[in-house]
Amino acid sequence: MVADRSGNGGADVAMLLRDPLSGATTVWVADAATNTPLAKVTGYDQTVTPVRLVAVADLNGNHSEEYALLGHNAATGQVTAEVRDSRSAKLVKRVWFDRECIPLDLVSIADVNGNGAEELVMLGSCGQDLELRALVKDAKTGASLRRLEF
Ligand SMILES: [Ca+2]
Ligand SMILES: [Ca+2]
Repeated sequence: MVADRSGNGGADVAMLLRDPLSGATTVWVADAATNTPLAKVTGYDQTVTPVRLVAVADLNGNHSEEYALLGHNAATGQVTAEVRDSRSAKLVKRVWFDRECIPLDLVSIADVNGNGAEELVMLGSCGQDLELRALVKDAKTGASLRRLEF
């Protein structure tokens, strides 16, 4: 569920689609009540397998929320959250997480470090022991804020 773009008071729905041939990932946004397509956001890194999409409160000041896509490149081990503006599709921030993790989930949480930007929490299965790890990073700066091991 993402912010109400159509302004009819109901939440809108964002769907993640990946073209198996090109690897291109597209986020489609539709009105949850009427199923009307509202927008699509493209441009996400085609070399990663998309794992999860989360909405993040506006970071670049255009009053439209951002969509953070958790992606994994199994060949290089690269784990990223690619944050794009839901209106312009412009890249707002790319946040890098530990390469030794297999990403499982991504959520956004309220601002922890007081810079007004929400944080991203990546849950991964990490290291040789595949221990569960939660990594908290600022969605705007990418700064590491917390690291929890389970
Ligand atoms: Ca924005
Ligand atoms: Ca923050």
